[in-house]
Amino acid sequence: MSDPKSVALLSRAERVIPGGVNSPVRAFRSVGGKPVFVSRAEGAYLYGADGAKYTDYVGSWGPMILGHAHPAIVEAIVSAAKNGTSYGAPTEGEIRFAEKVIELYPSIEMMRAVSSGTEACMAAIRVARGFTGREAVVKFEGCYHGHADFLLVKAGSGALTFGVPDSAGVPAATAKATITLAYNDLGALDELFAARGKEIAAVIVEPVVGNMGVVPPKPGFLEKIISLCKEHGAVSIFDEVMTGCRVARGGMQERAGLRPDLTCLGKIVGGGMPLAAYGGRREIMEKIAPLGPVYQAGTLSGNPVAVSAALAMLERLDASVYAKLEDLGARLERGLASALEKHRVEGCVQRVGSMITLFFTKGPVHAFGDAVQSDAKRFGRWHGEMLSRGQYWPPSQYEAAFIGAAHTEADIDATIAAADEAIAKSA
Ligand code: KE4
Repeated sequence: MSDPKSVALLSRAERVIPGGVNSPVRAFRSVGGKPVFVSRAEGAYLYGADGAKYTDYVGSWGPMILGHAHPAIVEAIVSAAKNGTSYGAPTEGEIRFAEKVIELYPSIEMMRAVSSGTEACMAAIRVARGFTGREAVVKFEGCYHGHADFLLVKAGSGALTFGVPDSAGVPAATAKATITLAYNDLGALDELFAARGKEIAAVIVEPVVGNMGVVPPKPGFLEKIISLCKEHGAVSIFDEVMTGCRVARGGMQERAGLRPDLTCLGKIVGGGMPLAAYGGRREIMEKIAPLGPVYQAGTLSGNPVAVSAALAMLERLDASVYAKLEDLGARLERGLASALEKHRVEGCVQRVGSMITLFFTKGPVHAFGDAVQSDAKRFGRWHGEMLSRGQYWPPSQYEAAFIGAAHTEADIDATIAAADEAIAKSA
């Protein structure tokens, strides 16, 4: 239950902003609660409107891998802002940002900065369509790639043929060009490419899913996407907006030793500011205006203040950060799993590095069909019990929680103790 001040702020917000929030998941509706309005954040902690302290496992949905208000990042923002906040003209900082991204992601030979993950995914698909001259795009159920029309699509009746809108306002004609398959279904990929390989412009995938809860790829799944795309002249796109610099400095493609044709980045790569990017093979990226016929633009793309934050972030993501995140992640995973076992509650914990989900279903969760077996109402009660114990967990069963380098073992142990009580109380 959130505090009285937040409740009052919510009713004021609801008069002027849809649902009182600027992004739906923040409204806490899928956990049946009311959101905490945050007044400030520092390190691993958020502070509510009433001053209450929470250990934060949302981390702004991923970006805060070094913790909130990191002094070096704040300093980079302040000093950059003193030189002006936006020029709409090229800067040396944008070159340094691009060079750094290319250093971390060998599959990226050329990249373009944009302002959100949605823009990165939208543009990557547009350039894949422009490069191949084809229209059909393949995505996977339970994966989220931002809110571009052609990505808010679910499998139609003829799953291997046409998609249908997954949101009001998306034209049926737009949805038809998107094919949605089940995640980790290697057979369905083979079948689709055998039937329609020459029509497919791109396959876009979360290389570790965060948007149905954490779901890792099965062995061979990512490799199959890349090889089928190569065989049929389609473009493989890793949407690493969440996994990029999260599961490794070079994202899931570093962990898996893979090279997709295009990569979308956001969240951490932008230092927690409105900065994202897409990039990949030079011959594809040279199709982008002003070089080529694929148009993409943005007033604040490569913004100098955001770029300064990003560079301050990226230069601090060294091996010791990922070693610490792996240790804390494993500790939390063990603690949550043993709490489920102790209370004999049907659930499973799935984790890759420092992104983790506690599912209230037996599991394992390999695809959306498994994820939706979860007891989301139980998760909602558990979430409320956690919140009342000062634990700020993502307000949806179908999201990833994030650990940052500012979390301590003591934070993790307190979270485990709270989770244990919350499991018992949420029966
Ligand atoms: P943005 O447009 O929200 O910056 O990025 C879209 C996006 C693209 N790809 C992946 C894999 C993503 O996870 C996201 C955005 N993630 C959600 C959380 N699941 C952002 C939180 C929100 O929508 O408020």
